[in-house]
Amino acid sequence: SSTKPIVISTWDFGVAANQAAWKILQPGGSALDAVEAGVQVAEADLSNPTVGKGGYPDRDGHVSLDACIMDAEGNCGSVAALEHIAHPISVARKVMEETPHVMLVGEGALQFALEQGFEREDLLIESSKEAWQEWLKEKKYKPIMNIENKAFQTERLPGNQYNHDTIGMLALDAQGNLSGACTTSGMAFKMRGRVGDSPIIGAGLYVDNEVGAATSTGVGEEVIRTVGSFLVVELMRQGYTPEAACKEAVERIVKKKPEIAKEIQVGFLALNKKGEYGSYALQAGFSFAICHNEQQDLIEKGKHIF
Ligand code: SD4
Repeated sequence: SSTKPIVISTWDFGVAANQAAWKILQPGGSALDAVEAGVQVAEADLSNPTVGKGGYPDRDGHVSLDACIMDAEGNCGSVAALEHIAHPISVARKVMEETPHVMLVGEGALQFALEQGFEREDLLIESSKEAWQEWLKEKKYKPIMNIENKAFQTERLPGNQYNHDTIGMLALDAQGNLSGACTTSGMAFKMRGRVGDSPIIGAGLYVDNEVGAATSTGVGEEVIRTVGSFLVVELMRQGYTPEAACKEAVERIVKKKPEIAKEIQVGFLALNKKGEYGSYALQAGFSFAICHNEQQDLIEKGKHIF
């Protein structure tokens, strides 16, 4: 399909997020405003333990958030290991617009957010605290990959709460400009200070207004190793369709780490300048949501390798 405006985002929970983005895109608003407003919906959803407030904490009990945003001019902003702020995507946008930098982390990111007027909040909600305490009983200081496996196994069951993680959103507005946003609480019960792919420009998100945009979800370590989203965009530049580019990027992960690739989930989502989109994942269970003039609440299952 070739259309604009259009917005796409990772997982089923992308439907609600897309609708918020659509309210901006449909009357002619910018892709940048649309992706920020869109992913804020997932950040605010307390029933979702993988993004924003309500996200699962790290293994020491701190909710630590990663997010980035990128616009059509190649401007970008990012925060990593940010605590106590419910909308990291909006802090990332402030980093982009109000500082000469791209990325702020930890304490410094929090200090900047507070200076910008963001409210300091406790992000650890009761249900996530309980899940963490449950995890502490057995899993304390086991390798992180085990956690991901458990999440992935459960992810295969329909309707399960694990059937989503990061939200990555890509939009093409009526003016033909692309933007993207990506936000997550990261791997559940991660090591304190662990940063995934989601706030890393080129890994969790990349936008090139000449070509297209890409974002990723799943185990960030493998996406960082392959600079996944940048790779997808560069492949589209070479003429790959969005789906073929995403497929090549997941195959790169398989080639580099065949044993790990069988055990984990990574999914890529891409949108090109024409409004064509596609995805590919390592495993079954990945889905993405699409919203354009013809339909506002479409969901597609991602094709997969294993
Ligand atoms: C990350 N891609 O931090 C994100 C989301 C995730 O397991 O939790 N993956 O790696």
